Amino acid sequence: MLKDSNNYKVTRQACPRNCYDSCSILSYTEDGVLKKISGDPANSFTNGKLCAKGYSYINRVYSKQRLKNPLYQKVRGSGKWINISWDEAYTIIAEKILKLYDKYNSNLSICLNKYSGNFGLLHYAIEGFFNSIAPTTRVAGSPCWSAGLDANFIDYGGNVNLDPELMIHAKLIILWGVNPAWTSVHSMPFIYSAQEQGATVITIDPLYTASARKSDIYLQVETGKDLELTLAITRVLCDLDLVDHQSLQRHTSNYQQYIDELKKIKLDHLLVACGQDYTTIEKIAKLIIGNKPLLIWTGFGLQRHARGGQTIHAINALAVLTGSLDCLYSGVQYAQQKTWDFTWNIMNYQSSLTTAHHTSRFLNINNFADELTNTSEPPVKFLWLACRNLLNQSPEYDKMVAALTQLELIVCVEQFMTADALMADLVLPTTTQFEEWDIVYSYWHHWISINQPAIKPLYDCKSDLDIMQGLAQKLNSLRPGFSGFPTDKTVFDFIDEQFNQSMYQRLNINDWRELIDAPRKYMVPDLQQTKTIYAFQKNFYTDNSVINTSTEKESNKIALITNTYKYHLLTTHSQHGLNSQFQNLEWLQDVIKDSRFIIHPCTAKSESVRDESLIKVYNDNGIIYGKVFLSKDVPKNVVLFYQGWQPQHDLLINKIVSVCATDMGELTTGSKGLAFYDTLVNFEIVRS
Ligand SMILES: Nc1nc2c(c(=O)[nH]1)N[C@H]1C(S)=C(S)[C@@H](COP(=O)(O)OP(=O)(O)OC[C@H]3O[C@@H](n4cnc5c(=O)[nH]c(N)nc54)[C@H](O)[C@@H]3O)O[C@H]1N2
Ligand SMILES: Nc1nc2c(c(=O)[nH]1)N[C@H]1C(S)=C(S)[C@@H](COP(=O)(O)OP(=O)(O)OC[C@H]3O[C@@H](n4cnc5c(=O)[nH]c(N)nc54)[C@H](O)[C@@H]3O)O[C@H]1N2
Ligand code: SF4
Ligand SMILES: [Mo]
Repeated sequence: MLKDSNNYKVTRQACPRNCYDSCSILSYTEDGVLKKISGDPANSFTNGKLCAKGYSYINRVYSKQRLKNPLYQKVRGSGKWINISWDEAYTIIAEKILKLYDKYNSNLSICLNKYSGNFGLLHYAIEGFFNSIAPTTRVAGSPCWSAGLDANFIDYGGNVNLDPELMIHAKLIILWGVNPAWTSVHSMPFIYSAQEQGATVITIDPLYTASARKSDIYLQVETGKDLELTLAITRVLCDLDLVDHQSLQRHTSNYQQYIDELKKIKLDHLLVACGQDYTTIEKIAKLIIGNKPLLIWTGFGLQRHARGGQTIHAINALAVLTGSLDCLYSGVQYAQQKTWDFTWNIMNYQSSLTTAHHTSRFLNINNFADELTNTSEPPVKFLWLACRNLLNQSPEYDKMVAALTQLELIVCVEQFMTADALMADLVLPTTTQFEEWDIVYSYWHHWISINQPAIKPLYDCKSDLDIMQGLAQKLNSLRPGFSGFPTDKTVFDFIDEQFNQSMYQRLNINDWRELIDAPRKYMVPDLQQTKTIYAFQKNFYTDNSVINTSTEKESNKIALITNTYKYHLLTTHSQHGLNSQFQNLEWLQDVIKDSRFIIHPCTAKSESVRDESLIKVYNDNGIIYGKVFLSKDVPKNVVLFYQGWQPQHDLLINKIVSVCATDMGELTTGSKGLAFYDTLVNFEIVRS
């Protein structure tokens, strides 16, 4: 056992949150109590440091708000919880599942809604369990990154990233609709290193963000108008004949058509739409063409708009035009999925049940309330929520609450009493990563980490894997063979099964247990330095809509802005929260100042409100009351409110966020993404 100089036991963990950084962590415990944690220096991306959220993990583990044992409320929403045992909980759940199966001769009335509360590999045991009881109802899609994933899939054949540590070599870095100074703090040192070696950093964002402050150039783009901005830059490059024709010939088949189409659009229209003048665009275009390696980081924020996919298409096209795809350390970064080739056996346990249905039914995760309500034969009657804060993180809260009334049993597996847990019939307490085994990998960098338990499970908490095994056991004891999910396998058996020889080779290890000595970087030789082989094959110019800047949705929106609602409501990701997590922790209260509507002082003046005024912000979806905070970092036509857990129920911002689909997302995730940042609102004073 590893001990440090204070005689603390040292274990390796990893942060499994939905965060670019997927940090490797070292934990120090004494007498079974977690005393200290730090970033793991053996991972050169984490580089021994964590973010403020990471350092607050001890407070999360030992928070008084942790759920301690299974809870049951007879009347949903009554708040009258009674403590029950695990056996009682499993019995209630198993009996309901069997009753529904007997009624419908199908498990399609059983639904799982899981998303990103914990991205650890072993948490796919949840999907594994649901696969093991014959077809069920599931969710397809993602509220997060679908449009961009599709655009890159079409352009490059998949989502792959260069090692982001190579950003140090770049001469020009563009942070385009991403705010890594908050959302990927470990990327920043690589960006600073590049700057120290002479690189220019440009941030393109409607908000003057923390990342913009660290950049050399800040371009304040009109919200949702990056497509016009990209086309304007491209157009100027074409007009000045600064385009890399060799690159275009090598990677594309129809670029001339693209350029011809582009030349039909008036440059002035593009400039007015994105809020820029010619001189600025010419300057940016010349920087882009004149500085290699060029690294463009297209963020998730950029594609949370109706034309998010097309925008990323156009930026990818710009990268080809500049020849940067063939250049060492250049390229467009978004995310990586393709890199990890686990077996995913944990999800592959089959059922031997005979049922009326042979395939699972998929509901759109981004239109869940409507789809839940409209699904019949059989209707959904049972909902399992895990790694999900559905009510807090999805649009249309009221509709969602109404949709849940049709359910006979809602089970929520949680660490805290969240919005979802409050509306569940049964709440099952689960472990934190400090109390369980896991494997954690990243959708941004190339590191993989082991997660060892540092302490025993607290209270009566169980891991998601243990819970699924316990439920499978109960079901099979009541109805032999009902679930094919293995109840006799250990956690190590499950991890063993996830790896294969090719993964071991790329990690340069023989067994995953070697990860206990240190995290490892995954070797992807063809991706170490350029994205050349992944460049566009033929699809550079796939459809006219890239060029056609006024899609139907966009013109509807413009009409809405001029006629009804004046302001874009941006609900971007906060500094000290991770979606709906961390904001409830005592240690972070002094720094969290999220629950405010942030507006420009000039806007405040024209609407006769002041700093600290109470306003009501509204649109067709509803009304939210909140306090004003004035800041020149926000454009005059934007109201900013950081998304996340709102302990004051009245401030649940997603109550007024619209369900507007993005243009892409179906190819890679099964449904279109969500244009969270296309929501429009008005506001008025309540009390000054
Ligand atoms: N308005 C607005 N809404 C948004 C966004 C936005 O920008 N604006 N962003 C969207 C994006 S990008 C995303 S990714 C989604 C995120 O949506 P979700 O994935 O639903 O949200 P999270 O808050 O990350 O996590 C959900 C819950 O998982 C729980 N959890 C943590 N660890 C575990 C575990 O080990 N087991 C179990 N069973 N539960 C666990 C946490 O306590 C938390 O309550 O939100 C979306 N919602
Ligand atoms: N601290 C922290 N870290 C996180 C998270 C968190 O909640 N907090 N969430 C994690 C998750 S789930 C995700 S998806 C990522 C999100 O990571 P990011 O993509 O960095 O986050 P967002 O906040 O969605 O958006 C980034 C920026 O896009 C800008 N933006 C919005 N609309 C436009 C536009 O039309 N054009 C341009 N150019 N920019 C625009 C926003 O103003 C914002 O500054 O971060 C992950 N890391
Ligand atoms: S939230 Fe992100 S940056 Fe913070 S510890 Fe976790 S992975 Fe690292
Ligand atoms: Mo996300």
